[in-house]
Amino acid sequence: MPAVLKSTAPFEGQKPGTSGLRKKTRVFMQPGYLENFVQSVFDAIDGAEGKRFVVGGDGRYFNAEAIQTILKMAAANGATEVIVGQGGLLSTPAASHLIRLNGTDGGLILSASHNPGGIDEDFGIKYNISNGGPAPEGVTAKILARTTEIDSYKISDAADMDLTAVGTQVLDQMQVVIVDPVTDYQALMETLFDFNKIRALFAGGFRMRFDAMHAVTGPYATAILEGTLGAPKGTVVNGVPSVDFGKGHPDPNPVWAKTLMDEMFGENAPDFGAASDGDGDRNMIVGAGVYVTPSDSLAVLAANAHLAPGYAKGLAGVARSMPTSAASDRVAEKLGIGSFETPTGWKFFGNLLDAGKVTLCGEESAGTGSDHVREKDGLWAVLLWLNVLAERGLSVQDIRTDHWQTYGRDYYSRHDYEALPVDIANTIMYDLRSQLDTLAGRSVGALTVSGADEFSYLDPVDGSESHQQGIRIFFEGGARAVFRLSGTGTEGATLRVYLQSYVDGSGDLHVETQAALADVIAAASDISGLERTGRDGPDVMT
Ligand code: G16
Repeated sequence: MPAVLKSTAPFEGQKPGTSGLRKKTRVFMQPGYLENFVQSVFDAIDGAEGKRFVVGGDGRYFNAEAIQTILKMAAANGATEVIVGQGGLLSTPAASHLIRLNGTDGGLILSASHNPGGIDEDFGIKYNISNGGPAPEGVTAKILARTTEIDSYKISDAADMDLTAVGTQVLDQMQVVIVDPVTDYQALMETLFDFNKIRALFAGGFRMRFDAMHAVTGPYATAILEGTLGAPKGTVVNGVPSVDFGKGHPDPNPVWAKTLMDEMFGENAPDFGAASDGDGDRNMIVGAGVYVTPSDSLAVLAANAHLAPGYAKGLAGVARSMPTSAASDRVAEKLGIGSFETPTGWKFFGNLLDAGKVTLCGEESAGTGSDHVREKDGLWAVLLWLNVLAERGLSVQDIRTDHWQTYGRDYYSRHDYEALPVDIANTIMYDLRSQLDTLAGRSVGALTVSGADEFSYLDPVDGSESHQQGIRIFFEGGARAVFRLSGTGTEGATLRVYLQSYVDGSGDLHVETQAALADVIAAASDISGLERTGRDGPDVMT
């Protein structure tokens, strides 16, 4: 079939955010919209001619159609091979692994991550580079520039492909290799974790609930936890991916994974609970009666990772995003390894991982991962927790308490003000920015500001700089408030306020989180004038 050149209009510079381009599904369904972005990606990487890619998505509404379009465009742009998940499904970490395993030039992943799916919900696409990680800012800037000037795209007029069976097919001159989404990912997990030990844990009556939230990790979790590790049937719930995630919000936090939380805090709770998001890169960890914050989870995993075979040699270093709590820094200090503070966005970990400076990374937004792929990895975090639980023979609660007694506790919460009018959110940030030099020494309620700045990052590997990555206000005694606008929302602006305070191991470790943070919450609200949101309080607290 001949490739055809279709004319198009520039699409107004749709800036890829922290994790690719996310918009309402109907926006993506407009004629030429997805095509413009995909052609801009190919153009930004000096063409697709002779290249190989991985393509897959989280199965949300429009996933199947988008994959057909991408395959036809890859063929028309001269790609030689595309590896695609059977049925169009690939979790983000599994796609990252396939890129690395097969040495492809990159990959296109279709997902709006933890955002809801459906014709009236969200869709997204991101480009990952040959190391398997999200495109760094240099590449996304080129994509953005191209979107503003693009005037045509190439697409084959071949028929749609049938992606239901594993095997190799041909689209024009291009090979389309359809792979089982789980097989290679599971093989990687088996090299990292002691599956026999975890199998023995389940055989001994250990009970777990994994909520796949009707999203892409269902098949992965079912195959690995129930199929291979012997967890009883029913351990995985909501395990069949659906185009609208069962009309849910596939974001693994106490608000959106409430059913799991209720079970874990109810009578006869299982020993361990976990959930993952739309595309399988985020995770939530819960024990019977305990919720482990993502910041604490990263710190606990850093302190215990050596118990899993894949990390037995110890860690090179640990990285966290700036708004993540300092809990993992304390572990790194004790272990005598490097610790790094990066801007929000997994792409900032890529260089550190590639350079061998860090082994584990994590973010407060429920992302944890390691150098095994170049994305955060929800199921990986769950398996590492299982390996640690199997080795230590303690409950989640006991492991967390022991951790706090050793390192102290970083009380932590994030308050989100969602879908704000953009001008109000921008004004709040602008006003904060203009006060930065005058805040030090100011008393706000019970606290005194010790300093304030706007976070900038100098990448220690390639020297690139990133500015305006969040406003930080530090208080005497170690508390901190951070303000940042989300890069992943699709409606209005979302203001995130990250709140943190610290007590050492001999302090009061078991205060209710919001109560422990009351002074810093009040100070943050006062300094930023949060009443201008017009809300009584945050829409979501994690
Ligand atoms: C994406 C990035 C994460 C980042 C998050 C921030 O997550 O991959 O590294 O922490 O965005 O989101 P926001 O800008 O809304 O705070 P995901 O899971 O949505 O791909």
